[in-house]
Amino acid sequence: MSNSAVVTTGPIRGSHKNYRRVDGMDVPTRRVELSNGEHLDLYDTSGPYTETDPGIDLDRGLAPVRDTWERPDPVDGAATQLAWARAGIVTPEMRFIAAREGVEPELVRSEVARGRAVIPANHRHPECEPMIIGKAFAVKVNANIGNSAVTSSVAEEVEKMVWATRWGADTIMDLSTGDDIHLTREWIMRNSPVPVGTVPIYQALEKCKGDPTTLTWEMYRDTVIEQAEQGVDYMTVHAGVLLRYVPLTARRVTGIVSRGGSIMAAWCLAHHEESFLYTHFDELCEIFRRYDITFSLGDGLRPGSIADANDEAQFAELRTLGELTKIAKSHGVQVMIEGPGHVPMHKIVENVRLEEELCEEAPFYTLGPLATDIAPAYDHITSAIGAAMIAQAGTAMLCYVTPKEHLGLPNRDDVKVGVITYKIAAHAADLAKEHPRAQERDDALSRARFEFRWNDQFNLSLDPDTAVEYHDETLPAEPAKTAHFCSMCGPKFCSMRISADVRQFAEDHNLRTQADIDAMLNAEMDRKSAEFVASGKQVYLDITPAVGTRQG
Ligand code: IRN
Ligand code: FE2
Repeated sequence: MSNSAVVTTGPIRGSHKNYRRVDGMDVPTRRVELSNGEHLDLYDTSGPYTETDPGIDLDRGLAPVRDTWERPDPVDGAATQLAWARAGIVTPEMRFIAAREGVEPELVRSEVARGRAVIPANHRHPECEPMIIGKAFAVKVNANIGNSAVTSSVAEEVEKMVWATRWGADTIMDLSTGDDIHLTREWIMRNSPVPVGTVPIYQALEKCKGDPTTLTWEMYRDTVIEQAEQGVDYMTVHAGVLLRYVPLTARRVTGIVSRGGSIMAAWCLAHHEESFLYTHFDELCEIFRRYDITFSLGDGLRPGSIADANDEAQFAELRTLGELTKIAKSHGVQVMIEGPGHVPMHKIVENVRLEEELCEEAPFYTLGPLATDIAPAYDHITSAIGAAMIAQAGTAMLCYVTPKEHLGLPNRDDVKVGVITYKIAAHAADLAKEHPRAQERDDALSRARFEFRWNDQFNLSLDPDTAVEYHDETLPAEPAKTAHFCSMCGPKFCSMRISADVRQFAEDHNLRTQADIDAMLNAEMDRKSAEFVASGKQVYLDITPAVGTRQG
């Protein structure tokens, strides 16, 4: 089967792939060449797919680059980024990440060592370009793919990953269910340049034909090992859904909305026993440690509505996640914490504050949250509002929400809209947090906008294709790409052009200081007044309408 044709390849409009050689590693960026001779290198998650001629062969998979990097010896039996960081070792992954983020390798190491950042990188996913999730770094975005039970081909699933990362998804979660689940995941793993996360309980449930009551720890454990062997980098584990918390959800407006959470709640109730994820957590840590899989401790009791936000069920689970965080770290295993859901704006910061307090500042990874429940079909927006706020408050990674949330399965366009929407939220937070390099891109784009370098403006944007399309709807001709106006105000009245004219005037007349300007204005006033007097005109008879004309 030849699958090369089915995935999207080639550069994103107006940019090309650019690798920087750092300590023998190729660190990817996407270079936007500007029409004024400058360029801007952007953080890039798209892997080799956006190279000009990538020569992708899905059957062979991407080059296993990390296999050629030197791997330090285990520390106290743990070959994990956390164990190495604590031992003061800066790994190749950390150096790669430092170059990507534009920070010192020591910052990467120290943040990982104190558990405030994670590097999801299974030893068995050598195709992965390492990245970091932590509040000291750029806010990341995850895209969920494969949540459909009916897919026509495995290659189509791979394309979803390629498509999501093309628009900037930093990680993807494969939530596939159905018959070809193992093979689908294998293809995604071998072809994914970003970390891949899963929720193993979904596949375990498939193995017992959808009946949660027949699940067993052994079944779950074997599923985890199966996925670990394939190279899954992080796994959602809903180990904080304890038997005694389930009744706390009874009077909620929307009960338990987490899929994993409801599976575990059903199991606990059916057996009237404590969750096997909780009682076998140490064993799970031992497995994770062997591969350096990162825990994403699931929020099985997250609120599914504004009414349920910040309730006792949610925070009881969070306390347990705090307890489990300490256990995982004592095994040398990296941990992040999943968060809500649906939360009104005034209750958002409380979530971050509590998470940091209870979970030793482990990276927070939130699903939005939606700031209101009233806009189905626009929940990428309701949730991006919450996402921007929670990211500014300290959330390290945002799980995207698409326009189809609560309504149906996202299609290709929905995935793109979801990713772009979340890139906006993440970037807005980076700016607010004054992340060292965040503003570079805004400044470059604003300069291009001000100087009417339309193509530069498009190419620097998150979605160049749509920006061009919208511009061309009214001014399709090529000369409009350099014209000093747009269709909003027309050629005569443009605030940007007027400002540019003012600047030019100042330069032509050598006006550098306020004193220069005052002197010029006074001289000009005198000249005008003399001209008026000399003309012999009368004021009330000869007023030229100054307002309302469009003379620029
Ligand atoms: C992220 C934060 N809270 C939940 N998520 C994601 O939601 C989680 O990582 C997974 O991709 C998805 C579905 O999780 P549930 O519904 O099984 O909890
Ligand atoms: Fe929801």
